[in-house]
Amino acid sequence: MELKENEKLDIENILKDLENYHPRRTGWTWRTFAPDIKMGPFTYKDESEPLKKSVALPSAKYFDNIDPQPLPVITTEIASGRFEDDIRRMRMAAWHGADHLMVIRTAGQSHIDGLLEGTPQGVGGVPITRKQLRAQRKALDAIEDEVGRPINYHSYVSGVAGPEVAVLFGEEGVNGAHQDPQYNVLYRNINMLRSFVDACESKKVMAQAGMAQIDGAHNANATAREAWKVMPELIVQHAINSLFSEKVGISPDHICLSTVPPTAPPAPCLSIDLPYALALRDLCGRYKMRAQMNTKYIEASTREATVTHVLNLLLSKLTSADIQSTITPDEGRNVPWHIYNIEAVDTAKQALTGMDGLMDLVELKKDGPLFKDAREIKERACLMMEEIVQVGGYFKAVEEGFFVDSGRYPERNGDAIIRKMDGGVAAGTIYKRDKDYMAPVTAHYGYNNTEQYNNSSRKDAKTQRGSPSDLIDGCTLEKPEKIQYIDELDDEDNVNVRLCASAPLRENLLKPEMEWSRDGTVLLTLFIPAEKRVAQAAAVEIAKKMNLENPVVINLEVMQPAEGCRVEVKGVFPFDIDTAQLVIPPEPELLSDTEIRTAIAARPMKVVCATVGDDEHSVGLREIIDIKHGGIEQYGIDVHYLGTSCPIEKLLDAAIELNADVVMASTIISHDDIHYKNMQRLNNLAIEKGVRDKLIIIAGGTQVVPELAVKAGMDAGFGRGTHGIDVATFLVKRRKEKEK
Ligand code: Z97
Repeated sequence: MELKENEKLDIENILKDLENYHPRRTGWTWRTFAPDIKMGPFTYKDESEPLKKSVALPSAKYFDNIDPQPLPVITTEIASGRFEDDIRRMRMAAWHGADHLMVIRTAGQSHIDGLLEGTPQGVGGVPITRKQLRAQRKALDAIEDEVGRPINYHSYVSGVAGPEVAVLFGEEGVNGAHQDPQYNVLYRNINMLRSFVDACESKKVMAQAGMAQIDGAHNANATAREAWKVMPELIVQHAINSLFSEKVGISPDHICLSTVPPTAPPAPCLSIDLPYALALRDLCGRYKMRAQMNTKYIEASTREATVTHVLNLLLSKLTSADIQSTITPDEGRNVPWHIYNIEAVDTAKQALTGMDGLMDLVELKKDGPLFKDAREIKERACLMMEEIVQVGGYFKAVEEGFFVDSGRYPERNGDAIIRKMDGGVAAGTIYKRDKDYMAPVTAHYGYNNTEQYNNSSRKDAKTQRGSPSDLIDGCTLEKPEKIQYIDELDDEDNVNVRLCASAPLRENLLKPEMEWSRDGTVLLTLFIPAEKRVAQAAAVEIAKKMNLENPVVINLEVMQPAEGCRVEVKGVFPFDIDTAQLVIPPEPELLSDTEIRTAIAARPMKVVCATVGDDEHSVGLREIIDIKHGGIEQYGIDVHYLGTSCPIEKLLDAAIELNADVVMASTIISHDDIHYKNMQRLNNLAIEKGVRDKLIIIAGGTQVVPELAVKAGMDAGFGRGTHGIDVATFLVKRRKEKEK
């Protein structure tokens, strides 16, 4: 399936023939380092190979639209609840530079003891099912071809069905997953023995599939009352899961610590977070770092969240994070919208690229608080680990309230999460394997009674053992055709029903969208000159009067308690826009700055200009000519400005005398059509004097309609919204035409 840049991704087409789709590759991929890569006028130190197709940062237009890609893998988390809409968001994110697409699971899937099938709608994420995974992985195959970079697809192997989910992920080409039994125990109250036994099996399968693993330590940071106090415990949690994973068989370069800067502004966050990050690097340095932004202290201001994110990114840069997460800056308002995923990816791309080469410029001070504080955190972490061993190990420590206590270890505040060894979901479900237990699968942890069948054809070089899966001619991880594909099970809650409902409308009738196809959601940004409560109520009323349905204030920031507030209101726009009825003016084809400069350098151009008649309004003309405001001077055009209220005769005589190429008349006053009358006179006089053919004569002003200016004899007219580049493009093109 090939995607075309100017065509929408066809979801119906992706869903076709899914029963026969199998992933074309498995395993995690890192970006390819491109040291000293030259892009446009710059050389970068720490970037990776660029994309084949992408959307560059807005200001890249001044630099031939280069789109440098930082070295860390960039994550975006997608959580709309409808997987089919998430697919389109994935494509947008990939075009902006995300190559780790994480689909959040619907609330509560951790507690489901088995796999789900079909494509029901989710809450706060999607139900992870085989069909959903297949459709998304299939779409990502096409998207990665389009952008020219492998994309890591990711979800969660936690919960009571962890091993089953791990196998499903292995079969369906998922490239990364969260797997941390501590998450089950602490946050989902799943029995601890079951969680650790299951984790062995899950990790083994993940290792076989080459998946990267992310742990769950960040949840302690998000849960503890004073997050920066749990730093020693965070290190302990990372250490437990990482070493455990390594012992089960995951290679260290696929073990990723989920690190979060523990605090955020207005705290002096760098001086707290940087020693922590250093301590973690030092103790767990052989693993990879997945840096996620602090969300514990996030509010609904996207501006504030973005600054938090950028400060976090500085930390990532200083400590060389391998994967950079970009939780959407709207986490605080719980609106999982397309634009915020993209915004966060761009924030990471921009900030990391802006900090390119930073470590060649600065050094972390060895003497001073940084290394001293880092050492103290490490000592506290080691002490905690020693105490865990002393009380009888991890399970005992959980029972005794060691974890997610908001005290700074060794202090304890008595608010830890406590679980019992015989408690929690699925307690009492661990059994010793029977002597004849036999599982004919490749990836399996622990005892497996397959010795008796050890005459297998595929012997492992090291162990001289055959693969148990030879007994059944390969398991599903090796023979995907053995996988049982189950399509929809629910007649009403499925993707076909959702797509059918919107199909006829999607063709020609447009609606704005934030989350789901045709959701109609819009966001209004208002400044309301009133105090908080009044502003809030007024904003809702304004939205209603604008015909928006269900208006809700999602963010309010006080500018000054009495003077007013910035208010953001979301609502639903209830109308359809018929695209067939739209009048779309042709797109002006502008030359690039470089093209204009080159043309003028090759052949200089002289412009004589003034505001004409009795017109004293010079501001518009100055905008067009002055270099300061992007006017035509910047391209090397030689501009002679004669001032305001210039008689037509004087303007033309000056043009003749200076041997100008262009006459430019500015005119704001439009009473009695005086602006068009002056244009007419300018044209007639130029004909009379025999110079009309030689000159390009143009006129502009806020009331000028381009077509009417041409009727009045001008080569072109320029109205409201004109910029220097519009005029310069026209002049260069017109001069070329005249030469023909
Ligand atoms: C992140 N922003 O990227 P369920 N396992 C672990 C987790 O941390 C999570 C789940 C499972 C976060 C992702 C929070 N983390 C969101 C270790 C969730 C989710 O919701 O229990 O079905 O699984 O790390």
